[in-house]
Amino acid sequence: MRIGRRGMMAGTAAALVGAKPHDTTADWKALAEDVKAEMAWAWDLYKEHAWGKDEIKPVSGGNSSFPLKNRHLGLSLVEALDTLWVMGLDSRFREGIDWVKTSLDFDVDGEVSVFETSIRLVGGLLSAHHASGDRTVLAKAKDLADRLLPAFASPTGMPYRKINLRTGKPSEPISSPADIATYLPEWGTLSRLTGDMRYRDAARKAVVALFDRRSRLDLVATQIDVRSGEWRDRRATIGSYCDSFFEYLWDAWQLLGDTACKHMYDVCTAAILKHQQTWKGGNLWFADVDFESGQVVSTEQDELASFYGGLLGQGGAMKLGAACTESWAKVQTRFGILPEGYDYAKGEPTQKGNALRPELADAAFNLWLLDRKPRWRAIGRDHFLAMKRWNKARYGYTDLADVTSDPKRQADHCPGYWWSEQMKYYYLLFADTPRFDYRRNYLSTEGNVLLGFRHGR
Ligand code: IFL
Repeated sequence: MRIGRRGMMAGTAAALVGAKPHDTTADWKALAEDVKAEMAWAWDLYKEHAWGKDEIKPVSGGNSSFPLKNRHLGLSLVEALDTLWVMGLDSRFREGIDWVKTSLDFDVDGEVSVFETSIRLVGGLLSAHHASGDRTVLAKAKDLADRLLPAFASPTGMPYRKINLRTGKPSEPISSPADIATYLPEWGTLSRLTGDMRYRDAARKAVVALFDRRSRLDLVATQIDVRSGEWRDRRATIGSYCDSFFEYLWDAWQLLGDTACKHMYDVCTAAILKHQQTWKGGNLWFADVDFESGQVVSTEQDELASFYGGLLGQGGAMKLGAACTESWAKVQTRFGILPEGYDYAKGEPTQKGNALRPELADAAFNLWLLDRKPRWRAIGRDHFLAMKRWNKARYGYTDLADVTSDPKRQADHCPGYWWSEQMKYYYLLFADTPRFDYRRNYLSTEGNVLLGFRHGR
C-alpha cells in the first residue's frame, strides 16, 4: 500500500518509522522490487528535468552543480550507473552509458575537490566499466584520474585538496585524512586495468605519509598541511574528515591484498578502541579526543560515524561493530531519520538536518554480508521505509532541513551519492540478485562496485 503524503504527516516521530524495529520479518523480494521501482521513478524524473546536470533539486525541479561551480559533469548520472545495472534496469543503464560516451567531457577550466571527484566520478566510471565492460568508459576514468594526479605532487606526497581540471594547478594545501587517503581501491583498480602503476603508487605514498605522521597514541587529527606535514588541528575523530581514511586502510587490504595497509588499519583501530571507545547506558560510541593526550574534546557524533560499525565488523571486531550499529539504530528508531549531529552524552541532536545519508544502511549491509542476521536487514528496511515516507518529493528524493519537526521539514537537494549508495545497499540487502556475488565483492566508500558483478544473468 502506498501512503499519501498527507497520511504520512500524522503521529509522533517514533510511530512513523516503517515497521517495529525488532521485527525482522518482511517480504524481502517485494521490498527489493519496491526499491527498484523507486530508482526507476527517480531516474525518469532526473532524465526529464535534469539530464546531464550534476544534481536534481527534488522539491523545485531545478538543479545544482557539484563538484564544479556552475558547470556540470553529470554527477548523479555517473553515480547511478552501476546501481541501475545491478537492479536490472538495463535500458536506463544503456542510456546512461551512451551519455557518458558521447557527452561527458572533463576538459573544464574549473576547480574540484580531488577526493570528492575521485570517489564519485573516477569510482563511478570504474564501476560502470565493471558493469558494462566498455573500454570507452574506462578511458574516461583514466582521463579524469590523469587530471587529478598532479595534486599529489606536494613535498610530502599527500595531495592538495583541490585542482583545476584543465590546467592541473593544485590549491588548498590544508587538508584532512579523508581527503588525503581515500584513493587506493579506485586508483589501484585503475592501475590494474591500465597497467600504469602511477595511480596506485601516488595513492599509496599519500597513505603512508599520513600514517607516518600519527601521534604517539597512534591517532591522527582532522587537519594537516600537505606541504610541511604539520598538523593544523588536534581533534581525533572517526567521523567527518577522517572516516574513509580508516575505511580505505582495510579496503586496500581486502581488495588489493596490501598487507602494509592491513597493519596500518590494525594500528589505527587499536588506538581508536583504546582512546575513543565509550560506553553509555549500554550503547557504544566513539568520543572525539585530543590526538596527543587522548583527552575527550567532544561527545558529539557526526551521522557519518554510523558507518563505523560495518568497518569494525569487516575488520573482525564483530561484537563491537554490532554494538556500534545498534547504538545508531536506536537513534534511528527515535527520530525516524538520523540527525546530522548527535550528542550521545546529552542524548540530543546537535544538527537537526539530514543530508539524505546512507551510512547506517551501509553498516547494516556490511554486517549482513558477514553474518546474514535478519536484524541487519531490518535496520536497512527501516532506513528505506523512513526515507520513502519523509524524503520523497515531487521530482525525486530530497534531504531534510529538520528531522525533529513534525512533520519533518524537507530541504531541496538530492546528493549524487544517493544514486550510488543507499539505493544499492537496500537492493542488495533485500534482493538476493544473481548479478552480485555475495561472497566475493568490493564496494567503495561511495558504494561503487569494483568487484563482484556477475555477468550473463
Ligand atoms: O560521499 C559519501 C561517501 O560515503 C563518503 N562520505 C560521505 C558521503 C555520504 O554521506 O565517503
